[in-house]
Amino acid sequence: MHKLIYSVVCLLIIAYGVVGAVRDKSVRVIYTKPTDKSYNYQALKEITNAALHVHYWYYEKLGNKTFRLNTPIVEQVPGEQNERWYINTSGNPWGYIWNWWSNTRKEVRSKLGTQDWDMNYRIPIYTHVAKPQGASGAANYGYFVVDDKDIEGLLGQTNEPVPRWWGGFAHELGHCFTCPDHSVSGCLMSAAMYRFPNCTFCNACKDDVLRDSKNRGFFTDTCGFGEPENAVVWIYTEKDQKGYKTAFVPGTYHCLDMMHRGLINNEASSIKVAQGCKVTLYKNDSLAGTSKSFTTDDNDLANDNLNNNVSSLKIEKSSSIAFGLQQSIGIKHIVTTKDYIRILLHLDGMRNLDISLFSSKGVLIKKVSVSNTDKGERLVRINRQSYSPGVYFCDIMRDNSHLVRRIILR
Ligand SMILES: [Ca+2]
Ligand SMILES: [Ca+2]
Ligand SMILES: [Ca+2]
Ligand SMILES: [Zn+2]
Ligand SMILES: [Zn+2]
Repeated sequence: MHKLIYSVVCLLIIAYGVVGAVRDKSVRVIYTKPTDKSYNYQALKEITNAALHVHYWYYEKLGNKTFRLNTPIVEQVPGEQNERWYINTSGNPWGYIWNWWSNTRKEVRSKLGTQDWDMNYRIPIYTHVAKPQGASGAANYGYFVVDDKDIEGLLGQTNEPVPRWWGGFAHELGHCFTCPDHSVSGCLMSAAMYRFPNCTFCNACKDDVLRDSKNRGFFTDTCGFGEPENAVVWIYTEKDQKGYKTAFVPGTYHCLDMMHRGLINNEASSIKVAQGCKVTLYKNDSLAGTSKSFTTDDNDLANDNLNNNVSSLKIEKSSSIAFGLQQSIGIKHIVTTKDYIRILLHLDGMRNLDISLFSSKGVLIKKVSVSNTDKGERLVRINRQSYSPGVYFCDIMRDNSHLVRRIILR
């Protein structure tokens, strides 16, 4: 029995390992801790979110090129020693206050099997150590290590605004991409990092990042984590379907899942929804808090109390095709008169549709194409003069989805 459980656990770990395959030429964000400290799920989320903010900021500042992240974005690599060990064990050229930095980096390096200035990875490390007075977060050899203070910053537990700590990530990562500290006004590698995201890369730094031979092959990604073939919902970081777009397939997305698709927490501002689908957006993680369901596009989430606040979502695809069509078209009524069949439709304005009239024996007797990109009501009139009284079927088709209504001509 024990053996069986053991092998099941192994299989799960292997499966997870495959899902979380690490990509070459990527930034591997590591979250670690001494044995006498605990991981904090909220911190894991905030480090993930910081990585996404920095990912997007680099994309904007480097002219639509950025570094590559992995799934999961943050790897949890627990340490083997207690906090005192990291702080007290000597063996670095810079002295006591840097023990925690050096020991944490060396342990992560050995656990990942990476090198100094690794050809394939740049490695930001967040650790739950309280560093000694006089030390700061620092970067060297293509690694940076920051401590509890930065984690508290990301959690909003310091007096400084949270984006300042995203700036810390971006700045230290700049060192990992060979940029030195300097005091060019407004540059990320100066004190302007504290104003993040309102700072930039000066030309010299941009040049370092994009042209230093150590960084070759690292800046090939565009933002966004690809578009799955069966995507049905697209979320945009700005209103009117502008900004950074993230594609989603049906499913439930807690905050981390949402970020692993590439959407920054609390940034959604507008959405696009495929017909027949329903997306429910939630203000909090785990499908909690204020929520609203959408079956059609929404250009501005501000009037839904969700702008820059979406933290989880659920996407459902209707199993019945007709249901989907009814959701997005809606037949208000069909009236037959002496001269006309009048069909009043309520359209969502997304696509064209065809209306076919069939006899009770299934013979097509009339087809009308409706092209209307406007939302709202649309009256379609079919001249019926030549059709004999009896039962007919009116088939409204859009994208291979059908909505059929039985009508009687008298
Ligand atoms: Ca936004
Ligand atoms: Ca709205
Ligand atoms: Ca939120
Ligand atoms: Zn620096
Ligand atoms: Zn600079």
